[in-house]
Amino acid sequence: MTNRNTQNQKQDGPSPKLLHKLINSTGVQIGIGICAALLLWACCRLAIPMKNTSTPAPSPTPTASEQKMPQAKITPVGFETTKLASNASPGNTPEGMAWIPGGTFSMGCLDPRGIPYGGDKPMTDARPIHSVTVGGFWIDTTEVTNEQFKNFVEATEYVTIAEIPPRPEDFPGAPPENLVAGSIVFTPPDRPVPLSNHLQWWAYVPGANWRHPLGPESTIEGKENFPVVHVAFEDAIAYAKWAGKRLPTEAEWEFASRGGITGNVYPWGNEFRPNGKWMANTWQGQFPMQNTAEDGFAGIAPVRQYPPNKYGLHDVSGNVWEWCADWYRPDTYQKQKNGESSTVNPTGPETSFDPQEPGVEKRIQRGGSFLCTDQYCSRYILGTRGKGEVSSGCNHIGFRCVQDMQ
Ligand SMILES: [Ca+2]
Ligand SMILES: [Ca+2]
Repeated sequence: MTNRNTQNQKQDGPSPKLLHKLINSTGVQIGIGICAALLLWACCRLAIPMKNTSTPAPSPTPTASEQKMPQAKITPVGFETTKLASNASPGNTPEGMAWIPGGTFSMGCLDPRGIPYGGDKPMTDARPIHSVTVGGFWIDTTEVTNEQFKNFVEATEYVTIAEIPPRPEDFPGAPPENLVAGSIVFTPPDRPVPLSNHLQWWAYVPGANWRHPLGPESTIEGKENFPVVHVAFEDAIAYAKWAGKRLPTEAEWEFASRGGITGNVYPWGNEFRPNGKWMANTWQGQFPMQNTAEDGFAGIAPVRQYPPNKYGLHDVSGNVWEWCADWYRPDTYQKQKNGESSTVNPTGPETSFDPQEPGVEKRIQRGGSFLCTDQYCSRYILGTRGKGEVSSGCNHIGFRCVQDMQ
């Protein structure tokens, strides 16, 4: 039976620290406790609580400040020209997927500090930039949607981690009233707060799950084409297996997100807003209290609301984070650069380690979310890396799948 600690038991690791902090705290409805483990979510993986809107993205009218803003002149130092493999699409494209030919590319990102919308984080775990080769594969052109996930659940009667009450034996000392099924939801304060304390904008909400993204009173009715959220890593794995697919490796995800182009900052180029146009669902306004939704969406956007990359992939930057198959370590790239681990179809390290939260098992997440902003986390930038505790979902974490050529 699936339970909150299944994945950890398989890995013989500790219980998830985040859930312990949340559930062992008094008053699970408030953001207390969420945070220490939110470091896991390094920056942007904050959830999305705001009202989802189907309002289309506004027309691109640059403001005076936008027009005056100097655009980044990016020199992709350290990036070698991407060499695409010659294997053409094998045909019979699976519905909703795109063929990625594979090839050899430079993986990682430059220090984004100092470029417009680059934020203040050095992103050291995404360096050194190094050469990696991946084979061809199919990849979903969008994040997995509520409709797709619903089809999976109806076919299999699968129950997600967030729908299962935490077991007392897994959370010793927790007040019984706190052992209720739920998930983590972004809950913005009504005033400016220091960005050093995540506790102020996260909450463990009983009854929050993929069917009720913001809590029991919320619904996905009418949001069939929104990305599914509140999926833990093993939930995503279960869906992928049912669909005859798998999660992408981190290298595959980055290769696909770059669209065959060398060293760009964003999937669409090197300007965050070319001609003033919003190209991804991120955060505008003062984080976390004010979301002005200038890009058209205060919360999650339906898939395909922004232009795709060169491979036809939507929302590889922003909207919701996307699980990848690899364990997270900050030294993965250095080991690959040193020749200590493979750079041909790499599958990541054998174990997880995050110095910010030793002992917490984390997998890679990519692309940032609608909560990303250069005030806090700019992981909408290509090549940046995220990470998440494996049994924790959130209302800004989803996934997309890949499929191998038969
Ligand atoms: Ca937005
Ligand atoms: Ca995304």
